[in-house]
Amino acid sequence: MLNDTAAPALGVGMVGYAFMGAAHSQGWRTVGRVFDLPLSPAMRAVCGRDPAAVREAAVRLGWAAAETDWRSLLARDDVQLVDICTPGASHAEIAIAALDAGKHVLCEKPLANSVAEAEAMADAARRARDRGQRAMVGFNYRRTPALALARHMVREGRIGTLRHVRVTYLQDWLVDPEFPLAWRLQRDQAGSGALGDLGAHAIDLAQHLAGEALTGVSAQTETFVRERPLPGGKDGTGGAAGAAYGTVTVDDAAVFNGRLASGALASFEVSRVAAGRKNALCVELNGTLGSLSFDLERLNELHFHDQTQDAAEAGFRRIQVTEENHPYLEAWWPPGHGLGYEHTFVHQARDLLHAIADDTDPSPSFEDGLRVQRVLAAVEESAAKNCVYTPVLN
Ligand code: SOE
Repeated sequence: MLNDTAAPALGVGMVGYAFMGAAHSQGWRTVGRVFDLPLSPAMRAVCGRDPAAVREAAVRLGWAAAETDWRSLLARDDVQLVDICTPGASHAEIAIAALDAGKHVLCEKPLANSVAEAEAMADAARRARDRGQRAMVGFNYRRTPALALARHMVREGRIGTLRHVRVTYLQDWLVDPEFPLAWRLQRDQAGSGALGDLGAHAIDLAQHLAGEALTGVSAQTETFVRERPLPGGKDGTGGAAGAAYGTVTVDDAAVFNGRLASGALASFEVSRVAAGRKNALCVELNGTLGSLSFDLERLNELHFHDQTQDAAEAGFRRIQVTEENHPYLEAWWPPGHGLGYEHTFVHQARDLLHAIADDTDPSPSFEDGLRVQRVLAAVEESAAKNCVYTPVLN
């Protein structure tokens, strides 16, 4: 029901309001105005520790109220869904408390900072499911229409038996050695570096698109800049570089290979020091009948090579993923009028609302988040042993 007063309301409360909070807010603000929904999200309150900053964020991002303690947010009767956009260190505590308080939960990726935390979260989600609550992890790139189409084509058998999955995810915001020691560079806050931040997306996409799990990995990681200025900015992401330096406790980059359950080979490279690469997520799948290739910097396109065609005419062709029968696009613009990064968060909100209304498990579930966490742990273990093949413990 496009008129958002027609569908029953579902109160949403969000914890955290930095980059991911702003992206999720955009999703909640927009979803009911674009998609026909069974539930209408009502943006009840946003929560953060700094009273003035959280009040400003509430106004700017469209939340009706501001809270300064996440426990007060959980205690609100008008909040039925808690959206967690904080650093990984607080995911487990907030998510488990929210599920125990009877709320549905959306939690940003990576699900947690350790396998033990992710297991506890998946357990809490399992218990809550029996009470009709839903828990989803925010691997938003699954909701890029071209990648949703790629998954559909893999499932339809269009590339045959999978032989390779190749994912690279490269950024360059840490090339500058004077970039401050923000929370994303601190193990106790973020769990790991480029690995958890970008590798989590890469692993989730590989497993999601292939439809199967990684069984083991061989990995190397590196921290190229080991000391950085302590942050000056309030949110720890910037501000004037201070005189004092601190130790970087996470990786800048990771490279790893793995094997999927079917025997297909997977390779990954993730970095936050790849000069010139801003948010370059590339995925390629090669099968016995063809290949699919995607580049987030051209996110309205999917390239498909059909190996069954006459070799004289075969080759990668560009599918412009803007037709109304492409995933999610029935609700957007006429063909050729493409979407962007923020739309993935609108689609994420849409799919979670449908899962709640239909009483089905959302995808990706906390179980999926746990599966990714186990691969992250295996990567770190393998890297610590200088690339020794390490099974993913499932
Ligand atoms: C930062 O590197 C970051 O914001 C990630 O945390 C997001 O998940 C990714 O979508 C963009 O880059």
